[in-house]
Amino acid sequence: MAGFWYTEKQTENFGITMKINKTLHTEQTDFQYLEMAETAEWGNMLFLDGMVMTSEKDEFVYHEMVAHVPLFTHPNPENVLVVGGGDGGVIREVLKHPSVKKATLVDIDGKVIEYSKKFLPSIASGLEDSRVDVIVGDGFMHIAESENKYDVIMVDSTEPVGPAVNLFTKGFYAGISRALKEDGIFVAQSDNPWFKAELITQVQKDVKEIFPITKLYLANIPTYPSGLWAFTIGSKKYDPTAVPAERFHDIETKYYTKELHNAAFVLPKFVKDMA
Ligand code: AG3
Repeated sequence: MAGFWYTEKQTENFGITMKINKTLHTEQTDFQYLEMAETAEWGNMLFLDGMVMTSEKDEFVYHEMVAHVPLFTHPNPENVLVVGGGDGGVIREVLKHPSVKKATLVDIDGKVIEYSKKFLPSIASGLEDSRVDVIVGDGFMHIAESENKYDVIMVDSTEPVGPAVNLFTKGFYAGISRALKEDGIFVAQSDNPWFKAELITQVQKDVKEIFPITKLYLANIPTYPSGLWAFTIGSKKYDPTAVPAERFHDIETKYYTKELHNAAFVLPKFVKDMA
């Protein structure tokens, strides 16, 4: 039979359904159930534990918004860490910043890296760059062992189930603060305000207790639950909502612009109430 419909159940009562042309790979890794599929609407897509992680067609929104918001907020980001993000999309965007001398990626699951290189080559392209150090390991431990080291840390995790539960704890944010330099900044994907209001509220509260500047911003990601995605920034010094105009420089993007950077922090009232 050619093609079938697949549903990610985003809540107990709601899901997103898409046509799969063909399954490219499935595997239970040491950490999660990995599926790679060719979809009819979104190009090749990566699923982990039945949840959409990224698609060739809309990945640019998430990856640009994770990378460029903190990188343009920091005046001179040189040493960058990505926790998770084994598909390489965030790294590809990080490398567009000429100030970046070194980017380290720590993903717990080497299989995500391997199969992203194979089936999502346009996303994984940056992983071979000479400025990039790819480590297959535990991001929580890597953070715990790093001190005063990074200018920017980006947490590109899965949802807070399975291997990523530790990455949504206050202890992790405290570790991030220690791993950052004295003017460092971090961003973490924070799920969606429609179905995960409590999570967003909790993360905001925890990060606020550790970072003097804590902000929430949004982007439109059609293949993720509710299509409205939230990101949390914790910053020691630089305010992402007050970036001097001259700090922005031209890079090639499809979603991010300097106007969008500022607009992303303007929140609908029900989301503002979570921050
Ligand atoms: N990481 C966050 C994806 C969360 C999507 N959740 C879901 N489908 N229920 C994406 C990794 C991209 N580099």
